[in-house]
Amino acid sequence: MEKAALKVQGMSCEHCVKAIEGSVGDLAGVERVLVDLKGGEVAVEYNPQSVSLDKIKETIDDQGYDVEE
Ligand SMILES: [Cu+2]
Repeated sequence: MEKAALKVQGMSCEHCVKAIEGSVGDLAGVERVLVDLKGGEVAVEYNPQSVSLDKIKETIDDQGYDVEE
């Protein structure tokens, strides 16, 4: 299991939290996803054999948020 903390811009309310936790949480291989609204961070635990970090970033991006590199 891998862990990563992504800096994400544009998250402002509970709707954003649900959108990200819902969409990323639905990805096969993602074990946990936790949004820190104040810190502007998304913490993920995932199985790199099932899902890539790029795929997770892309999913957040698809929801309309910017992931910083
Ligand atoms: Cu929002």
